[in-house]
Amino acid sequence: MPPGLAVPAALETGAVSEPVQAPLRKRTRRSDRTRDQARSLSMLDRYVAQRYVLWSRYDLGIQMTWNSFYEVTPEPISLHIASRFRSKLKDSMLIADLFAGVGSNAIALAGSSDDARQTVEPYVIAVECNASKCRMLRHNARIYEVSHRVDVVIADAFTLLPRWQAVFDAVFASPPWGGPNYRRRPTYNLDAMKPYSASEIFELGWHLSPNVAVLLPRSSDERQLARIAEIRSLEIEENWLHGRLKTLTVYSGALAECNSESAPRFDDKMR
Ligand code: MGP
Repeated sequence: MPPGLAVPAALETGAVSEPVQAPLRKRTRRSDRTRDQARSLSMLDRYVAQRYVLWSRYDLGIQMTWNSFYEVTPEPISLHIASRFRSKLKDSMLIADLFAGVGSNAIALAGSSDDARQTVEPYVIAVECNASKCRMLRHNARIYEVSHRVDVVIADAFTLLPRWQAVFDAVFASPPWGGPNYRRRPTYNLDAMKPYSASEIFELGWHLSPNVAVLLPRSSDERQLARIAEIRSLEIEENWLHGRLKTLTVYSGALAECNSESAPRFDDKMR
């Protein structure tokens, strides 16, 4: 554990691990508790060790909640997604980030391009229901010098945005997947994702713009994605980092390569 990082209360109580349902109501033995704590700590160590992959400017004072360590999109992936947005949205770039967290994606999306031919500046409405994360997002956006292109709104996107029909040029969502426990099952059930399922997120996204991208677990159930692709075609992109598959980004509308003439559609590939 690096100096200055205390063990969060949630990990001390084992709240991050899945609740164990013992058949008989046995008292938890001390050794079980210690094992749980050790497991939680090694999980936290793993995420903390990746801090410079999450933020190249981490040492300039990036602020995160403990949950953010596993929710934040690693910077190379968020920059890659942002460059896809820039290359596909040429005329206007008003973007909604539905679950903005401490800002990894909103900040990348608000970044300007190195390409001098790109004249349109992006503007991001970053929606986040946790007030502390909103404060941290504003702070982190200042560190990346994009705060003039990010508006942070404290709200649940599903309460705030339904009345804003077709307002945005594109929508991005990196929703909660239920914490690191998503790794325990070989296939991730997108219909059971809480508080909002993948279908609900695409539905809200498409209400706001045809151009939607959603960051999902690498183990997402492809049959469930194929069902969503029956409504509008999707491209599923694997995001690899240092030789490991980290996440999937699912694009629709103008953001998807499959909507160009030559590329195969996702529903074609599934047959
Ligand atoms: P991971 O698979 O939990 O960890 O998260 P790790 O150590 O990168 O996996 P390993 O097998 O390579 O060792 C991988 C990435 O998924 C994280 O960096 C986040 O970008 C993303 N991620 C993980 N979780 C639990 C969430 C989540 O709940 N919501 C969102 N939006 N992203 C998540």
